[in-house]
Amino acid sequence: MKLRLAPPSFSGRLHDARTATAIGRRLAVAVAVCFLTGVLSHYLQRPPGWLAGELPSRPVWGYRLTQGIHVASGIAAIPLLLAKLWTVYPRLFVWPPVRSVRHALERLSVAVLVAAALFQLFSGLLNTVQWYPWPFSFVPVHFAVAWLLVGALLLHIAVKAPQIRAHWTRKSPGTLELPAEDGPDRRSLLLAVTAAVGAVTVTTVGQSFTPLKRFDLLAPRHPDHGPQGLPVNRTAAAAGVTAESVPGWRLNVYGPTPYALTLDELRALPQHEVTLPIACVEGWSKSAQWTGVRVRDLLDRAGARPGAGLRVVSLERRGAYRVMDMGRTYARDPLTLLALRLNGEVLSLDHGFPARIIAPNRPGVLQTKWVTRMEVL
Ligand SMILES: Nc1nc2c(c(=O)[nH]1)N[C@H]1C(S)=C(S)[C@@H](COP(=O)(O)O)O[C@H]1N2
Ligand SMILES: [Mo]
Repeated sequence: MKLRLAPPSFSGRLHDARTATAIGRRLAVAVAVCFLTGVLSHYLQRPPGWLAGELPSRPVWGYRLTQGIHVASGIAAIPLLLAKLWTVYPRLFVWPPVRSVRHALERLSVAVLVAAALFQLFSGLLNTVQWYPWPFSFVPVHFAVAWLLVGALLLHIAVKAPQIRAHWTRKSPGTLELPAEDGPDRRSLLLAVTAAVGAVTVTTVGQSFTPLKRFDLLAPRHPDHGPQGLPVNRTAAAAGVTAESVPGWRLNVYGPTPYALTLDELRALPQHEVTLPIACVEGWSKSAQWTGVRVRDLLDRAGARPGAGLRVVSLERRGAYRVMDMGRTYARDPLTLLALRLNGEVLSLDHGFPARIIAPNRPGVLQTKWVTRMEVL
């Protein structure tokens, strides 16, 4: 018997360029939407200095919508990416593996594309469940690899443009008549992929799109689960804030005319009620009713100029969100509160008692809890 070392051969049409195009263009749409909403999210969360005072505080639900779409499109892209990889994996076995310099570069760029896409989708997914099994900081790496992914994707589309064009339309030239034993039909595959996208979307999108919250079976958060009808990301215990750290609490405001207020004095100031969502970057969001003192009023009392920004410091000892900077547009917005009450009750310790920030159109990470100090910038 003679041993032959031949590369495997694949003849199924589900591995052909037409299937790859059909799945690829859906995947490209999901990735493009995810990328654009992600870039927006990044600049709302970490604006460069010149932008910090210009970010819009309206519409109040803006960030809730775009971050909901970011997480949903990323989740939808996972079954699409897996289907796409399954469609094209026979190409791993092309023989000879490298035909020319151009071919080598092309394969290398696909390797970068696949690695970046897998990294983005799975690091993002793990982020939504607050699991960080890596030594690096999530936000800057996820942001950098997003650009790598989009660059590799554009290159890929440019290289594959002739095939994409040839297989884009319903009626593509020739070669589609293949034997029946070819296996499941392309349309069945596309239907199955669409069903998978639908299933993962419907069972997770309820974490931010509350009309579908009944179907929120797979998302890490349910919008109704949490004290006072609102989820909690970082609990007081996790942040090292206890009931004992609160007595003797003062709000210290530093500015041209600094002052300090006790909780009773804050409660005696004009109170305002607003309905605003917490829109967590990790994908859940929920609207709530907040009552408290306008940040604008607190700044005016400190003698701040109208263009002034604000630095807010939490009682929390350490943690990435202990200190938060707020630009002029948010600080002046009449809806931006130092909130003392949530849904008609005094804030619970987990929601930031004695006082927390709530502002419109801002990522949840910037809605600082357990506020103890405000500095006019
Ligand atoms: N001081 C402090 N404030 C914080 C955080 C934190 O870790 N520390 N987490 C933020 C995040 S990530 C979110 S989504 C909101 C959630 O607010 P909630 O727990 O009241 O729902 O609080 C924000 N405020
Ligand atoms: Mo968050």
